Amino acid sequence: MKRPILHSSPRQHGSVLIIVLWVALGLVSLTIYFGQTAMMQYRNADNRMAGIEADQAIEGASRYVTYILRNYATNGFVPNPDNYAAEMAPVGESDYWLIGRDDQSERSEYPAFALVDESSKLNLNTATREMLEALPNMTSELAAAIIDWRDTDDEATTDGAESDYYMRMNPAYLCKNAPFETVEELRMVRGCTPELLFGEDWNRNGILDENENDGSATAPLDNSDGRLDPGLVEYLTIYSREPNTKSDGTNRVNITSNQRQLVTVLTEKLGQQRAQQIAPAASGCRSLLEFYIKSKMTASEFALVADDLTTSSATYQEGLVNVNTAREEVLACIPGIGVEKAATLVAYRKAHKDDSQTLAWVSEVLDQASAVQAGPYLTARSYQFTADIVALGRNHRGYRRVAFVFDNSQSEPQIIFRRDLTRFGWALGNINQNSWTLTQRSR
Ligand SMILES: [Ca+2]
Ligand SMILES: [Ca+2]
Ligand SMILES: [Ca+2]
Ligand SMILES: [Ca+2]
Repeated sequence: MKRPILHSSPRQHGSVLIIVLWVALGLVSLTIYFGQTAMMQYRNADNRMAGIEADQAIEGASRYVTYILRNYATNGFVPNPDNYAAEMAPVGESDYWLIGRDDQSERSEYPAFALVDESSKLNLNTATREMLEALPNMTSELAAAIIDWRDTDDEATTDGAESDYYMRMNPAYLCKNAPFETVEELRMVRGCTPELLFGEDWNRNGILDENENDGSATAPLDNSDGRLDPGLVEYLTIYSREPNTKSDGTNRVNITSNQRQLVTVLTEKLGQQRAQQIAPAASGCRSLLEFYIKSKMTASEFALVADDLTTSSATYQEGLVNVNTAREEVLACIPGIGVEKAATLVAYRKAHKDDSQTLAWVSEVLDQASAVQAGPYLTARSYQFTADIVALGRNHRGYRRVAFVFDNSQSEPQIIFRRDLTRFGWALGNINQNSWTLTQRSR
């Protein structure tokens, strides 16, 4: 083999050098290209892995929620988020958060972290037209159309809409004439726009994200007033229902129809003398709150007997609102309460966090007539909870979000609804993922 000509003319020397440079450059480009492809494949695999981890963290978190409900939410008790892991809780290399709600509607950096009590909302299937009309942004026409959508007949109420309206739509459909199965089903109802339903909270995390406060610059269209104007979904549920039995599963005593058994219960719990004084007030009461007020028993006496008594013969009481967890806008819809007293109730509740075992405290705030009027719509117990779970896999990648609705009214907590919300995008607020990790981890 001939040796390469290294000592020929300077011109030849130059061309060889250029060729060598080109070859070297080509090799470098190839190396970079393959390197990048390999890195991208690696990153993709890593992201996929992070996503799978996040999926598994969500399943793990949902089992943890079952555990919380089974152990800490017995007899309609609403678990305190301080007593369970709701915020950046680790599952292997992943973390999960439970996106909750709190009373503050002002802008905050990140959401509240807690389970969401479905009894804190107004029940779309039981609320009267007047109650629905009291919701923010609700119109009288939409409230009427909601009543027509769920009632079994095909006769439109005043300003309402039945099949003859929906059959003129393109595509045409029939009025449902049956209860709502999801709150989102409202989109089928005449006059309910996505704006009304979801408001400014485009990612449904209960806080004002940047794009939700920049007017028309990015979707959604918002009024950029620095406050979150939520949609109807914030205030409505279809899940709230309460078993009308004692915590041990046995029947309660109906105080309106069974005076003798009432006296027995009162005697057992409060003694014969008090039983004789208290029992007569039961006749004609439409709620336990009314009985509490009219009998003039003490709050601690009421706490002893409330679980044993009822004013209804139904197996389940549908759509009661938990006065200890409901937001102001929801309480404002309850007959006897209204906007002003709702604000007073919420302020009182915040200042007296410990008296919430029964709803006796409501009579401290409302005048007697208002409390009696509100009584049939209120409860201090909750049995259905949404766990809105966000998870991130390794290195805080692989964002996933799934909402589960749990029903705790049977002997075991059950998942009755599940929905993937990942497509709504980042729900953990406005802060950088890495600084989040540092600040939260160091707490
Ligand atoms: Ca109807
Ligand atoms: Ca938001
Ligand atoms: Ca916007
Ligand atoms: Ca706003």
